[in-house]
Amino acid sequence: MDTKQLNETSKFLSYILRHEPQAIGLHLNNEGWADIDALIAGAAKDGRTLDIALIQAVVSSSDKKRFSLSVDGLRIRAVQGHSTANMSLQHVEKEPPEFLYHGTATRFLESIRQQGLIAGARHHVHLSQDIPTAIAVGQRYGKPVVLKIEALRMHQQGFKFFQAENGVWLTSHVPEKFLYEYGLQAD
Ligand code: HQG
Repeated sequence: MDTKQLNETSKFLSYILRHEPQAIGLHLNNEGWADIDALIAGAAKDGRTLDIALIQAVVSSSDKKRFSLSVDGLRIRAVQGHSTANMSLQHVEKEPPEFLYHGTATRFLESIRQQGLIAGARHHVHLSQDIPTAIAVGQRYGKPVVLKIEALRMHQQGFKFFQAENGVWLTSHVPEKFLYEYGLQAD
């Protein structure tokens, strides 16, 4: 198994398990779990060869621990990032650290200044505990900018925070008043 095959499979699994299970006729239960045999069969109909060894390799090599397997090894789910309807993964509610970070692209700033951070298609706004991760996330959409969020103050004012199994922090909305542009050096 080479890195390219692992990356491509990881992207395919993210797409199916977070966003479009119906694309291969797959059913997710309301906690996001899919039957691995059904996943393999659905992918095969779509012309994609998956097997249990490849799936296990993707799960264990994922840099961000994007997926988890059930204890019996029969089911798989994405641990966060969903946009699918009809399921609500129960994340653990937790008190956040004083600050969390969100990486975005400069072109979104004006809109973020007006609306705060919104979840968009996903179920939650995604926040990270460290700045390098936020920069990498922002880079996917253009020139990155990191926003520093007063997470603990939000929590003290009644906003709920959750932490996914892989450490990513989630909340429904970050109003503008809790956001600061974190100074990265100018280009
Ligand atoms: C932006 C990756 C305009 C927001 C990462 C982001 C993450 C607004 C984009 C995970 C806005 C949504 C999620 C507003 C937010 N106006 N733009 N009011 N509020 N935005 O991909 O957080 O590698 O849905 O800044 O590590 O970028 O896939 O969310 O740029 O954890 O496992 O709208 O995806 O993980 O983009 O990324 P996304 P995200 P994986």
